[in-house]
Amino acid sequence: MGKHANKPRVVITYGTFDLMHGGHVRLLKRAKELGDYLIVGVTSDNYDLQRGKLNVKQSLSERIKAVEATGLADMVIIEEYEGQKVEDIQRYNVDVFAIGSDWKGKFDYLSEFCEVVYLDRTKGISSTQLRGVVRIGIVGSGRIARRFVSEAKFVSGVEVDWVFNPNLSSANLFASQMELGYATDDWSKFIDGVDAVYIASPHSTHFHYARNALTAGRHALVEKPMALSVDEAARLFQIAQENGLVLLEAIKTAFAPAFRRILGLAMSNVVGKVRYIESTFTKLVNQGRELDPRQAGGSFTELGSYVLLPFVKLCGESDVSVHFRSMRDGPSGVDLWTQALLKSRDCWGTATVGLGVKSEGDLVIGGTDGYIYVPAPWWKPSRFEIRREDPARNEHYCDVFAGDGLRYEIAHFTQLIQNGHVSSHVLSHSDSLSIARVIERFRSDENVDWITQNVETLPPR
Ligand code: C2G
Repeated sequence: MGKHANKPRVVITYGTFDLMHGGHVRLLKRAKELGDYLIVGVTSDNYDLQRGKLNVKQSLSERIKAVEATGLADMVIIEEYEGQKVEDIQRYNVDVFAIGSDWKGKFDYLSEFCEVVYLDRTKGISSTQLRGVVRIGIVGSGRIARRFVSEAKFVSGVEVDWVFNPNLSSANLFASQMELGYATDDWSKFIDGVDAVYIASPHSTHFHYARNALTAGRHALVEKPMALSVDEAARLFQIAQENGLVLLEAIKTAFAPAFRRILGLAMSNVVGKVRYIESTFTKLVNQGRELDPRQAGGSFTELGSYVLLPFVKLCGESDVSVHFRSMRDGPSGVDLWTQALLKSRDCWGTATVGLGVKSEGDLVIGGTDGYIYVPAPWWKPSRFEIRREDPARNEHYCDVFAGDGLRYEIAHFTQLIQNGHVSSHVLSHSDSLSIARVIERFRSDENVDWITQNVETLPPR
């Protein structure tokens, strides 16, 4: 017999355990079954802030009480900083580290100190077990939908368990890879299982799915562009308003902490009166949906929502007048580069996008007493500067932008639902309508100067 034969087998697990539900309880139960003594680390508010976990509703003491109330924990500790797990495991002589499979691979480094077990996350938790939690179902199963699932785990109070795709095999593959409980091509089953939808289908289908979701009484977070015309966008907002539902366009930058700070500073006249805004976003793409005219491809429908955002937020109080310069691909006709010249009552702007032409992706907000400079990629903002005539008066700012940044829009959307607010000042109905208006003008070929070029003649990337 080894000298540790009588030592109890110690298991440790960690989590926020906010709004404790069946998934958490099942995790704790199975963790406990892996040994004789279970230690549960509950994250402190500060640590959650640091690791980018958003929207935690309960206080640390409420969350600890909820863990204790399960009767499964032999000891509760507080997790306060990155790197603490390694110390805890050694300090408490831990044999097994257990965590949900949504973290698969992330904690393999702990196997140097103890056994690491990933327990299947619980799928299909019933709504009665999810008090206060918003169940968001995903429409579409492409790249952005994947990122949504990974980012949603950093937002407390959200469960993502359903995916809808008219192509059932795509939905099934997505659900198994992303560990969702349900994949379906049956719209009414899908709607029955969720409180809200995230629409990440091809651009030209956004309106159709958003209308169907809202009509069925579900809140909707819709990928940009929410609609391809103002009329469509206005109709969606009307249905949302009539039914008391949240309808939000998923322009991730709008919800990023640094961007909100930048707007707040600009509106507080830190650079004087804003008179000129210049924003650029280019992303070189060789093939695919973005370049397909039948899927509303092209650089302005793909990226225009981002570059229009700063102007619309800061200068869009009156109707924005607009002129475009654009370069199109000969064979397909999609725009490879477009610049919108924007004008409001007292402000000029340029909003430039490219899928076939690369340029510096920064943002300049020019005012009568200096400018705000946000370096590339400004649409994922964290560091920025206020620059003045006298460089001694320049100021540097830094804010968080965690992960892919989708968590900020997911958290905002969830909070609106949880707080019973229908519209948002962060991205208002009229902001989205202004953006839709400019995109519609471009698509209708109104005020566009064209240069035509063949995409094949572009150098290989
Ligand atoms: N969990 C689960 N099934 C669900 C939801 C959650 O099995 N449907 C698991 C998670 O995988 C995790 C635990 O419950 O193991 C706690 O989840 P959270 O409170 O969301 O905490 P989390 O952010 O996963 O914290 O240091 C903190 C840890 O790294 C994880």
